[in-house]
Amino acid sequence: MLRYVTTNPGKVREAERYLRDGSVERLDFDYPEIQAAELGPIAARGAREAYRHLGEPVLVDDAGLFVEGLDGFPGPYSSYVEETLGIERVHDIAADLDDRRAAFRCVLGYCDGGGFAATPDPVDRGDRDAAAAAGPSGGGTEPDGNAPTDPLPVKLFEGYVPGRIVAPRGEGGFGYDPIFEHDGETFAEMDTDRKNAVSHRGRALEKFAEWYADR
Ligand code: ITT
Repeated sequence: MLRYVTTNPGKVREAERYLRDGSVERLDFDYPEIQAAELGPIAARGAREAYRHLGEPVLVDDAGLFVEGLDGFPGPYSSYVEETLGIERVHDIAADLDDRRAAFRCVLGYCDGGGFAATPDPVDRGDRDAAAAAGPSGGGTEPDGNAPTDPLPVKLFEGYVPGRIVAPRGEGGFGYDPIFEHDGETFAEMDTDRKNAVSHRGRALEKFAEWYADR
């Protein structure tokens, strides 16, 4: 049984379309999210934490909204910004920008304790970013200056969708969906299948599902 690790039921609704046959179950595990400029190390760290917690195959989903005119903000801080500012204020800030282009990104991190053959998808074989963020004392840097690698490999699958920030529209989806427009519609105006067909998560899940079918 594969566990989709998230506190967000909206993500599971979307993931179920790709992993239909009852082979996936949600694990409501709030893994500590490290501070990092990119989603990959956050997903990799979360997948290791979740696998160590459970001892069974896990898939962690880390996503964010990257606004071009704000140099990619809120990006990896999207969750905190949604909770504190709220999406209406994110829209208000973006409304003053000349460039309202934005993108959603999603990185899925899979860990089952095993290793992975080389493929085009990235494999995170170490916790270098986390170790570097913790500094020389907290990170346990090796004498040669390199951060130690974590023995648990994590396979990463990435998805991206371009769009722009608009005033909130639509009742569906979750999170930033009402203010993210793609091809004339906000994600909150699309049903789950239509959003999946174009979304960051849909693209990452499609790659994962294809790979996982052979595993
Ligand atoms: P977990 O970490 O437990 O999975 P979360 O909702 O905090 O739940 P993220 O850190 O990946 O998940 O999400 C960052 C923020 O981006 C958060 O505010 C989400 O609501 C939002 N978000 C993620 N995917 C989204 C999507 O497809 N549409 C709209 N907002 C999304």
